[in-house]
Amino acid sequence: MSRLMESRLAASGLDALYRKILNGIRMDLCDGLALYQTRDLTSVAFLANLVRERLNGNLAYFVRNLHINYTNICNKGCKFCSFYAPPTDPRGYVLSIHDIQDQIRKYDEVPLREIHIVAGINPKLPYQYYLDLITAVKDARPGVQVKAFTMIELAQIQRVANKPMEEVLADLKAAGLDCCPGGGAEVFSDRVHEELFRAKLDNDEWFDVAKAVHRAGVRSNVTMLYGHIETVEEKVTHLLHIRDLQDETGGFMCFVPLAFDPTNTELSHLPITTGYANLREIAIARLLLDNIPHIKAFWVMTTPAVAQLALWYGADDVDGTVSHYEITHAMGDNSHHQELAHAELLAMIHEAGRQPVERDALYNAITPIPLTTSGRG
Ligand code: V47
Repeated sequence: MSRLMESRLAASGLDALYRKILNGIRMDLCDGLALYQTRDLTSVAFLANLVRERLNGNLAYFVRNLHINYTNICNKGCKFCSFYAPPTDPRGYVLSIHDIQDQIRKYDEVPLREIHIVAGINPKLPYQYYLDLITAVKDARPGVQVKAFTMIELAQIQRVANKPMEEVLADLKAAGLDCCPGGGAEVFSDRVHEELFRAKLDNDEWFDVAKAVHRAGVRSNVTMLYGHIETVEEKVTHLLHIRDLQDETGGFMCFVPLAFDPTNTELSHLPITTGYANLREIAIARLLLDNIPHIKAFWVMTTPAVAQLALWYGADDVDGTVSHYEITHAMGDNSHHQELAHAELLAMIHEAGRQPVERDALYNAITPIPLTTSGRG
């Protein structure tokens, strides 16, 4: 390390963290707070990039994917959500199995690897709907991987199935479920839960479902929704909870920080997150989550420009070509057509000096990984 960088780290109070990284010592709560306290994001990024390159070398993963939101009807009333319609709202919809297959067939020309399926908690949907949904996706696109159902949805599916979670997961796997997305984690804080999403699973229940999923051999992602009412302490605690759970189960593939978009929500008075804040979340997550293989920059919420920079701030995964996204419209697009062409995504990664690797939902590389650039993770 150059003298200049050394004195810069010392000036920002992060030199002890640098030594921890070199010696493979874990960061703790105080380290997490120190990372949030400094304004010197370049030093935080320098540390995060060391860990990123140690785990994933120069690689930047991406996936060709499609999002399907099978219903917007939801009885949870989360204050941060602009997507849901309460059960009696005329804006509510449920996609039929045929609608879903039609949606997939529109992308017949695209070599999709992953179909990401999430939705509201619609109390009217029967158990069979969820099984038919997965079967229908696999029929419409054989070979595609299905990443479906957050821990919140799985709890609802179990409720309507009225049988143990283990059996539900076995049924979903038999129907073709490959892995689960990370949504619905929000912030693991009783205060934030009470304030913003009190009707949803509480934190311990979320952990129980995630453990059951991982025990069933189904891997998942995990998220953190930031940029609303959460405190720095709550964010560090959230990340450390995830790290503990990963020590126990090893089932998380990827962490996805989600930038809160206040548009059309009950929190619309809050500002949107800045580029600085978005890059900082990526970098701090990379440093605290030493046992999670991948950190994702989700460009739909941060813009492609910030996602590209994130490849030097700890992220090794850019999600994705993302055909059709409805949960937020942070980029101001009301057409629901939020999509990056494969060529644009590749150009973005190349320009940043990273090596693009197309992956499937389970992080298997589709394109061969050049030996010189592969990481250890
Ligand atoms: O669960 C809801 C969040 C999630 C807003 O696992 C909002 O690979 C910002 O989880 N502003 C859905 N966020 C998205 C999600 C996701 C996205 C991309 C990849 C993966 C993955 C997962 O979005 C919800 C909720 O946490 N959300 N409202 C909002 N206004």
